[in-house]
Amino acid sequence: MTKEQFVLELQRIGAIKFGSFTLKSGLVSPFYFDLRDMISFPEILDGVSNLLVERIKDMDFDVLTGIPYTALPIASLVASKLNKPLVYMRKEEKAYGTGNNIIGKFEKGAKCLVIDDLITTGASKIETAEDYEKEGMIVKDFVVVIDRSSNGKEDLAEKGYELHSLINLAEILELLESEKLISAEKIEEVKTFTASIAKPKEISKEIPNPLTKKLINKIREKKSNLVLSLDVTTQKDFFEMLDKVGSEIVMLKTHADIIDDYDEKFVPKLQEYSQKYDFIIFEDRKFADIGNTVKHQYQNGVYKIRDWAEFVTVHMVAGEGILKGLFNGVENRSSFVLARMSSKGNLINETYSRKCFEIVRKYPNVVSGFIGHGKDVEDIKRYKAKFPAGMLLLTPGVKLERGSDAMGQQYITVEDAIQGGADCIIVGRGILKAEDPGKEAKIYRERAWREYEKKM
Ligand code: 5BU
Repeated sequence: MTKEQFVLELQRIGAIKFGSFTLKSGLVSPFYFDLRDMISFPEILDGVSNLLVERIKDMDFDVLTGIPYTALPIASLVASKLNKPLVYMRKEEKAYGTGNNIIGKFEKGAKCLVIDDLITTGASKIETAEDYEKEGMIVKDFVVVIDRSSNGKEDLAEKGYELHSLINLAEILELLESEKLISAEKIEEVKTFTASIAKPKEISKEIPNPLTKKLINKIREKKSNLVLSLDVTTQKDFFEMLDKVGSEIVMLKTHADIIDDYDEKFVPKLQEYSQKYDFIIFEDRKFADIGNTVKHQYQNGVYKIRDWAEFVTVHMVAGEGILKGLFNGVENRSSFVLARMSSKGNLINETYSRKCFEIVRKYPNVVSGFIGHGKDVEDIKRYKAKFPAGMLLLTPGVKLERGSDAMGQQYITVEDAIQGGADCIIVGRGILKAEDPGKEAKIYRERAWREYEKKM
């Protein structure tokens, strides 16, 4: 069965209807697709499953699913023809989140391809993907029989998912018109309706956080996406290194608590260097306690970090109280949230990352973005696609070559990071241990900037 024959069959069995239909949203649509009855027509079901097999046979996935009810029988036929395992999610119990929401066997981390009959807006697909991700699967691709949406593909792409469709509304209209099965007026009516429900494109993603703007501006002025992680343990080494690399970096990342001879002279000198070489100061303190404790850790104690670091890092494990505690009454300071880490076997999973994004949406004034890593360019892209608008990505675990260290640090390349969407790369030993750190920092800066410029 060809695509065209399939559409005509749908029309014959009444699965494509024109008239006046009130949708769930309350909108009145001049057309309606209902593929539920297709299961009672074996030749149509077989035909559409063959078309789907052709569409997806070369895609990369481990298991297949169909969204109940309509797409499930279709997906099972396709799975059987492709000799791929099928799973599906219970429709009824998923709200309780008690685990075991998936029927069928799969390995954690399995790539799951999702089949559905229709796409109207991207919203329910995104929810479905997130439900599967909660269960430990990776969702990248959706395949639908009919794309009747106005912006479905774009909506999914924004979240890092790809939509594939067998056929779209425009093709159906064209075919029905050529077969004289629909009037020109009706076509106009359908087109006017779909245009009217199309979401206006977001014109600009306004960045409300002044420190985010400052960092972006400095990246552009200095043509540098390089953040140096200056992990040395004496002030002498610290400032000697800064003299070698200061002019190459946009931001300096410190761990003040690893400096053996830290004293009251350290901060004024650091500030002097930050003026001299024009970089931002970022203390990688990784706050993780309850709000009241982190408030003191930030403002008091030996380091008084609030006084000198414009950015800090924050774990969200204690919940949003941490952001309330840290930034209560504090101005002109911002943070990066650890919604993923670079170390092997870290305990962060997709659900945790997503929860971080949800919280951060409420605090755009004190969060500038996320730390993040990934196994390859695509993986990082998918991570970044889920960020709330205006958030930056800083990627540690970067060297000129891929690799790892003896304590679980994993390295991707400069190009992997920036192509994946990193706004800055965080580099420590790749530069610190080089024979000529100044020269090495220049190489990192240039390689990162070259990729970044391509994206601009
Ligand atoms: P390296 O020498 O380039 O491996 O140093 C990386 C730095 O980034 C080091 O200071 C870490 O504490 C920091 N880091 C990281 O490596 N991975 C993470 O996920 C986070 C921070 Br968050």
